[in-house]
Amino acid sequence: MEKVDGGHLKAIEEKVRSGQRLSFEDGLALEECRDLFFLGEMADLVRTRINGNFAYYNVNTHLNPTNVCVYKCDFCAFRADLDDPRAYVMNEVQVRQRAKDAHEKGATEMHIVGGLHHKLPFGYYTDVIRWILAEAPEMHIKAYTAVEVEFFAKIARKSIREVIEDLVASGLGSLPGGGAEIFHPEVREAICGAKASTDTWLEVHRTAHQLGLKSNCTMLYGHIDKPLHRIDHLVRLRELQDETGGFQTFIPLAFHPDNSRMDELPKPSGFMDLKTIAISRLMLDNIPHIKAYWVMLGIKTAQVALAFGADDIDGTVVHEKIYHDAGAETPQEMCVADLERLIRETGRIPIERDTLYHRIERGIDGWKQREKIETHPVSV
Ligand code: V47
Repeated sequence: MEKVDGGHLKAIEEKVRSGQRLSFEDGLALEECRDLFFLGEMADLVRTRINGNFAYYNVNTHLNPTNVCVYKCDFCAFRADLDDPRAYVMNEVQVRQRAKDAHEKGATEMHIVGGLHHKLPFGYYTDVIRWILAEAPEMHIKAYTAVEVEFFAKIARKSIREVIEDLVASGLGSLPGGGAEIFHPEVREAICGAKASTDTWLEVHRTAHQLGLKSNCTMLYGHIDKPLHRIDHLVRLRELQDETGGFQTFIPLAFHPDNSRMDELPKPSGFMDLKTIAISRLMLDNIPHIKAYWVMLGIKTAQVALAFGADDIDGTVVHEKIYHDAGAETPQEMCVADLERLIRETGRIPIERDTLYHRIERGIDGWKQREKIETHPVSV
């Protein structure tokens, strides 16, 4: 049964239709609303205003250079201790081979994220970028979460700014959105209290934006988080975006419990997945793109999410480990034809993009970067 005050939802609808910003309380009312069609209709309106009828994907590959990690986040099934038989560190030959394979498959982006290995120097992480670019000079390197950047600053005894500058000098193109989890201290302290704080996560992205980099942002939902925590998270991201304008895409990450220390929890439901996508689109009026990450959502839900506020479905994603270690049942890879078919079926126009949302055009002689794709975020 509907718990939320119908008058409040009517007022929210008017705000959405006239392009006004939703408040924290509006966000909580949306969380209480069980009318998925209402949420979807509102989110679709905003999505169409910002992104027209386009839906984006890219040709990308993942690289997780090591799974050895000093932190023990409760939700993580990927990490390993140094003496764990599963522990690994990729060497130069392996990284170069991955870059070569990715290049041959036409990838425009390599997404790098890994464990925080206390025995490796900062130079290893910058070398990983250099090895890839030596094999595939045109590859966009979207690498290292804010949590990793803070860790590098500690081990290299440098400031966050200096670390980002060193990464850029090695060829870094942008930052991925991982490590944000849930900013609210009630949840953050419970599930990943040891790692980079909320303020540090935001500071790393603020610094990256000040240095001219674009970045993404995420929220890990569907575990012990409550509506208040999720809306708080979205509002904090919106505030930083007001300040810097550096976020391109928000990715709600559906929690996968298998093999983690929270494996007693159920997976988020399809209802919650679509609702979270829709509310994210409605609250984050200043972030151009909302990604339905098919690896986590499952292909079917990701496709439906394109009608609930999402305008991006991520990419071909080869070699993903973090969610597959946590029980994701999605395939390791999707081909461009399937991504395009899924998008077309929803009535949207598929556009291949690069990491920074330039249109990509493919010909017999490879790919070319075209114009930057225009978006129209709501002005406030
Ligand atoms: O920060 C870890 C999440 C994130 C689990 O920027 C888990 O385009 C669910 O941020 N169940 C890293 N989630 C990956 C990430 C990402 C993914 C796709 C695209 C982009 C982008 C960024 O993965 C971590 C954490 O929040 N994660 N374990 C799990 N068991």
